[in-house]
Amino acid sequence: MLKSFSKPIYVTRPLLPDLVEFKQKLQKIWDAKWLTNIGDDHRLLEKELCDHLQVLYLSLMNNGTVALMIALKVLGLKGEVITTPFTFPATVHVLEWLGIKPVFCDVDPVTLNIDSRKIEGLITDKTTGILGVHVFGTPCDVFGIEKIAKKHNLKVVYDAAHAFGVEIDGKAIGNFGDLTMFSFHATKLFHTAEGGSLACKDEELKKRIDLMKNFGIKNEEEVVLSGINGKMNEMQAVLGLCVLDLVEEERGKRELLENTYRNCLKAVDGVVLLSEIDNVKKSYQYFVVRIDKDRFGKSRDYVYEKLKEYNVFGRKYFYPLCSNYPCYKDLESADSSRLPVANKVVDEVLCLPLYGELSVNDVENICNILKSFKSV
Ligand code: T4K
Repeated sequence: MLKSFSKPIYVTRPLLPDLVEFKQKLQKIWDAKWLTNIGDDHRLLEKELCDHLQVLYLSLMNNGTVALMIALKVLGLKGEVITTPFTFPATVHVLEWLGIKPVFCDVDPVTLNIDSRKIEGLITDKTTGILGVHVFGTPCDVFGIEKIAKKHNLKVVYDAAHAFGVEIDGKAIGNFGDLTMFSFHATKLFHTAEGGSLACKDEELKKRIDLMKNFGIKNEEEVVLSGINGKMNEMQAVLGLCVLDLVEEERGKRELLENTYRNCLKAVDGVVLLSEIDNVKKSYQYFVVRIDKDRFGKSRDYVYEKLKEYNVFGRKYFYPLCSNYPCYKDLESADSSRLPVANKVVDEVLCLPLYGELSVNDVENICNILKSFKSV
């Protein structure tokens, strides 16, 4: 007997700290009347995140999109940047906003990330960088991309919006490329309601990033570069300090739920699970399946719509493909014949609800509902 949920079950829910603890931290802000402009809690959260994410330097920002803009600007990227079409709009929009031409590269059919084997064919004399996305927390081919970047003297920026705490062979994800952006939006495993950051390995670069997020102001007498307002405020920072204490417990809960999904769905023909990559510590940001219409007998869109009748709200991330937006579809690299894998997977991917508040029972129920849609 299939059970409809009594309340909507969303793709994710924010991790929230105990309100009393949060209020105590807010009280200190009220007492000090210091609300923003790189206050004590901003600095403390930067330090704690450096430790947690095992990166040398990290700079907090007001959101992940601004962090990405600052990354591209501080590295001096211009001309053309090669990126993936299978991502949230922000990744590509920031290029356009900085007057950089996005060049779309097809994605790898296993990781769904930019296909490193196809990057070199897109490099021209205008290419200045590669913007990879660790989509759904699965790492890009960071070693392949590093080789290409070295050979062609390109900068590498990673959008790690989904990859909080991911490691490859024990090495933290923020240590690859020139800069790594983490988003701390409410929908992320770790969040500050809105927020983001840039991680880097170079002290001088961190200093320039810090200037850039504060209008380029060095002191009351000097403005040394063309910056912007990218600062995270103190309320966001204390929320982050509280949420950070809960993150590892949340990750553990999500791991159990993901394993439950995998067990319940692994034998269902036409429900394709994302491959698990050896030696990767996961973020458990999303639980993603691909619906193979021929084998399952129903399309991803059918499943997505039908789940709603049971109060289950999955998401078709990242449909539509960025290369198919009106603002990019006329680019040469956006032609669907050049992006066959991305155009296929974008019609198959479905993110199912994953957050620690769900029970194993809830996940089993979602799986049973989904299985009931299969054509026999
Ligand atoms: N790069 C990548 C690869 C990204 O995925 C993102 C953001 C960025 C860059 C840019 O980073 P930010 O500038 O945002 O820091 C959500 C998030 O707003 C967005 O941050 C995130 N990616 C994207 C994947 O998801 P929507 O349009 O799907 O949000 P929304 O409002 O539909 O929320 C999704 C579900 O989350 C809701 O159905 C319910 C739940 N939810 C949401 C909010 C806001 C809550 O339970 N509580 C909440 O407060 O974009």
